[in-house]
Amino acid sequence: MTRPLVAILMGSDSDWPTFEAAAQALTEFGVAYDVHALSAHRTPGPLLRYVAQALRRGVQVFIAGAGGAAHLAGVIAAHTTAPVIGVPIETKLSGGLDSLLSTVQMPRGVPVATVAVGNGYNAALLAAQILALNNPGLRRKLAVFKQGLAAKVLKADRQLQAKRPNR
Ligand code: RP5
Repeated sequence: MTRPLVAILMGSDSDWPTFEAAAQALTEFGVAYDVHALSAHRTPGPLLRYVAQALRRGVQVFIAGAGGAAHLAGVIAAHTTAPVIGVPIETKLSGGLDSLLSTVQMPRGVPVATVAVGNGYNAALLAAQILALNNPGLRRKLAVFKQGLAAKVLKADRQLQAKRPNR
């Protein structure tokens, strides 16, 4: 079995819809990943055991997301030297502002690189970009991806120009 380079950890299996796009993106970029529901509050022991072993198993980047009192990414960051990307999960309270602040407001010395609320996809891209620093093949895939993004916007702009009245 391929050793995972990225660990996707979520506070509850109810967070999976946010991480499905992340898992899909990593698969498309050919990045092996692990995925687990492990909670900073409900399963602190198993979480810390996982984090302690992850680097030895080949994990280089953590993606972690929780909702509400979202301490998961911060607790992982406290226990590893690997980069941790935080994904605040959308909640009923202000659309996830609680999750965002709990994830992003880390004390000096323990950073969590936090993406937008609910944006598991961007977390996967950022993880791939970190791994690409030492992986030319992955760097090429990301460059092609970015060209695709640009091509899409330029096409949409051409269509917009064509539709514009009074030219
Ligand atoms: C958080 O509480 C989880 O990350 C999830 O976003 C939220 C609700 O969890 P469940 O009650 O659905 O398991 O810890």
